[in-house]
Amino acid sequence: DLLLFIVLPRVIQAFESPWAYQCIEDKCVRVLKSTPHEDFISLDTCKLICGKGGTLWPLPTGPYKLGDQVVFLKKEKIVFRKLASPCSDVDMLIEKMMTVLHGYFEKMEEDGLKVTVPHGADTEHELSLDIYINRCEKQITLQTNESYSLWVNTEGTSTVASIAAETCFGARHGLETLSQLISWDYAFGSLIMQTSATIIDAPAYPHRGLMVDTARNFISLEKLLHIIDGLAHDKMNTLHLHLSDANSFPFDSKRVPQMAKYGAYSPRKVYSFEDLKELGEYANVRGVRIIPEIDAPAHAGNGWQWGSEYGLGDLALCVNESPRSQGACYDPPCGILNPVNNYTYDVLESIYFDLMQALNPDMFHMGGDEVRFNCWNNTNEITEWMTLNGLSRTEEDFFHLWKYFQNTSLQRVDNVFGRDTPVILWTSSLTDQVAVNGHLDPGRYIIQVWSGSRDFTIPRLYYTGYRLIFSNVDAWYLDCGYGSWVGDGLNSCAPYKSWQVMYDNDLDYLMRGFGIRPDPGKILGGEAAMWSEQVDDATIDGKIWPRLSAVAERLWSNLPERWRFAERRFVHHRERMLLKGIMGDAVQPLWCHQNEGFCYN
Ligand code: CP6
Repeated sequence: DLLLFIVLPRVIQAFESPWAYQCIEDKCVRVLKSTPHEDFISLDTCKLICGKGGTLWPLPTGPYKLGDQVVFLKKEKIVFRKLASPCSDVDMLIEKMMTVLHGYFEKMEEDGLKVTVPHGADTEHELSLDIYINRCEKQITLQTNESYSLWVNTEGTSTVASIAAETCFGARHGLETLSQLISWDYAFGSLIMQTSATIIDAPAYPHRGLMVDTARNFISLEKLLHIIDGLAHDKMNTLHLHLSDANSFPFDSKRVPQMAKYGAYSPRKVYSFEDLKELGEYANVRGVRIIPEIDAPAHAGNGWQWGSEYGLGDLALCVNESPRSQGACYDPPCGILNPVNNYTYDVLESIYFDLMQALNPDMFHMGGDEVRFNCWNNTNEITEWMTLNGLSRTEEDFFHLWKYFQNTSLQRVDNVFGRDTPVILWTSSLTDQVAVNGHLDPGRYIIQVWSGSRDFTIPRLYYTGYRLIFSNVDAWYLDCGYGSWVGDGLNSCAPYKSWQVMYDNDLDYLMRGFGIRPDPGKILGGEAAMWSEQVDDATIDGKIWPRLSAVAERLWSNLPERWRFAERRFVHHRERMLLKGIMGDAVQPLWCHQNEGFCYN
């Protein structure tokens, strides 16, 4: 009976491979072991030591130097020495990261032992790690200093790694880098590690993120937590949640429970206050901040239908109206907030309040995209209000109404987040026309550019003084490529944007196309955008990765080189991400990986 409970590990007897590798001109070249030659190494060893930057991703921006040797390591022989940190909260962040590292080593070992017979490395090295952090900073913000330095040095059978950083968030980037100097060698059945390294590193841009739309299709809390793991491995620091849209309102606000009750897809497809709190804390200890967006006044509808029932009048208009017949919106379902009903702003403020308490974000996203005026124009309540306030119904008057909405809701943001909290808006006809005419404070607003990279609103916004975040549709939209979901091509930004296109979206180069040498303080960075019309939990990982990693290196390293320079490291990194549990799409046949000189251009 007892036998039933014993699960035998399935060890696959590996065949002895006739192939070995040599590092020739920075490439790992496959050769037959029987070739008369001496410096054969294994593929995994080769990856770590051969070629510029080894397998580091993103590449460091400061001076760096990697050794050309590896040693065998046993995970039991890794000592994380207690750090001298200025505040105890920080310990948790570092400890979390160390647990993650250990989990990664265990996973490699488990995976590796299944397919190899360990040759039994004769010398096992000891790795000890010291971390120095200069000052205590508890929450990551746009201002956080994320720089770090990493030294690895080996003497005899002992390797010492030291990480020095200004903040704990920089130190955790250093730990991510350290994890990239350790790998599993399948030929030897052992962990291997670089014997020496000197790395000085800091990000090129302070805002490096991913936007996830949680309203077209619901993305579960578990999936969002997992996405944060991936962001942290890529040294990305921002998860922008497009929390609501006309389709659904998944945030179960404490103060306004009607929103999710009327607007969630189901009682289970919601984020509770506690869920968001958990998400924010999980993200922060991984160096990721969360920026919530409540899109308004357009892209709002479902969830807002309860106003009349509660004696507050209409909060949103034209909900579920046909977009085709009325031209009231860009995609179904329709819906736009009622800007002349004061209760609309009260409800918004209550939602803001819950978000502030759950996430305490250092910025807030007010949406502002894709407003059409037909719905307002066709609603008596609106047109009567306009007449009363001396507005006729010209396009300019509707812009005036929109501006009124924007300024009134901004006051509610001020009440909740404070006047010093920057707010973000998507590029739109408002930011193009009204904002550049000086009606929206350039000191306060950050504009998230989703326009194409040649769109002339970009230089206009820049010269007006707005700070910019780039999510240009022709490079950093992850959703494009399945064709339009509405059937008329309107919502399609096909073709699919390859990792190469994403990688080559160099923001300096883009600005220079407009004759601008950008002031670094004005270009904050960028976000890849994962609109969820055509993804949900089932397939979102492969849509995000590995292409997000390409964006990550663009934003962290911002190398003058183009994708060909990065390709070799990119495929290594994607494989490493698999071992860390991040399931990105394959980018090329494994043959290429084993024959570096032949596929990498
Ligand atoms: N939803 C919202 C969307 C898009 C935007 N805002 C979008 C527009 C065009 C393409 C893809 C996505 N689905 N709220 C634009 C910022 Cl091609």
